[in-house]
Amino acid sequence: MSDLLDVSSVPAYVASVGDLAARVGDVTDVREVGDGNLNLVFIVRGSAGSLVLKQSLPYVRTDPNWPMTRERSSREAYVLASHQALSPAHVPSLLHYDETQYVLALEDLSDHRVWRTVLNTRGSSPSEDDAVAAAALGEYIGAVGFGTSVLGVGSAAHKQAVARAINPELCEITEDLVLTEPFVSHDHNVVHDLNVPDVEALASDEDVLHAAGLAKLAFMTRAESLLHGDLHTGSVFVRFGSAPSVRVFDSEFGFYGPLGFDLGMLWGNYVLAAARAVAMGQSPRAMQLLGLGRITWNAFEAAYRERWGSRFDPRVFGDAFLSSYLTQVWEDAVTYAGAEVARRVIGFAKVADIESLPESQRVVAARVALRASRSLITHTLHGGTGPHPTALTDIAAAP
Ligand code: SR1
Ligand code: MG
Repeated sequence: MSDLLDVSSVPAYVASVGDLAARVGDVTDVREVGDGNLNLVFIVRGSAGSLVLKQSLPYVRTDPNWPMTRERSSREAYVLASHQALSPAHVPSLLHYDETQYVLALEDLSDHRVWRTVLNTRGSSPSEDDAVAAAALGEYIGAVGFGTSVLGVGSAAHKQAVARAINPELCEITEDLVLTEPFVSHDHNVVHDLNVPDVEALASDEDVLHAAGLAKLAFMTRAESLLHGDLHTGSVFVRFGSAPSVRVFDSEFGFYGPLGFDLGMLWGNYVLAAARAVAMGQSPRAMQLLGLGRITWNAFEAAYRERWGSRFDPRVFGDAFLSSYLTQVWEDAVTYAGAEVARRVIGFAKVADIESLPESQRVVAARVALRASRSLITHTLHGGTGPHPTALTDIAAAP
């Protein structure tokens, strides 16, 4: 018998878990709201309160022929708990984890909205709210990036944590979908006919494949910090106004990897949002979106430096090391940003930033994004001197 939840079985499930039953009371409303590639997500409301249940399916939701380990739920629970200990304001609370049915019970953030949706439905004017979100995300990456690193916890604890957090199946998805398929011929790759030359320009650039190979090896081997692993703007809830709140969710791709990866994913999604704005003729908005990269970086660097005084083994890890390391994180992030842009335009998991545009604008946005992608991916390989569109200068320039 399937243990998969549906709206009719959720009330009995909640009633069967003491902590959850007390939090919700009598269940009055259940909605399935999952719209991602992988999981079932229910918002459960009741007489005493509400919560979210997230259950992994044994396959990819958007492609049921693609089997997927359900152990991703326990990995998400682990990452969430680790990140909550280090940056509690920036993640949802984990209320309960059921390892037998692969169900996470999470704080209900229905008063928040997905940041990607907010970005895509703003008007043409730049908004200060987005700067608030970009800074909060930098703080989060800095806090968990330092706090889970060998510099934050010491050698033995770091090794144990790396072993505890391995996530091979989901890492392989990223290795394939983000760091391989966009640059080679693959069935997952689908673009508009008018964008075929743009894809060919990317794929035929030998430096792109060279840089992607280096970035992929780093992703596969460099266990620096416990990453979120899929930190795009669709993994961020925002609430603006008098009580602003920015929460990162969906950490099932989490693992120990290069710290620049999470920054790069985010930067890549700023570039995608900017490409949309360019295609819509909103240049000032595009410039502001690209400027979010610097805001995230500055907040990240401040959070990282704030914790630097408590680092493990300052005999060797001195200030010169810190400066070199941050430069490496920046360079990694630039390359990963480029890969994220490419895969979101070309590959299996596309984004609304591009896909929801009318056809003629979609072609322009994809072209702008792919040119930016090529520039970003090869930037470090070119010694930081490679050509790039002016609007990307700040992201591509060293800190
Ligand atoms: C098969 S999973 C495809 C994508 O969805 C997730 O959100 C990740 O971004 C992954 O690459
Ligand atoms: Mg996700």
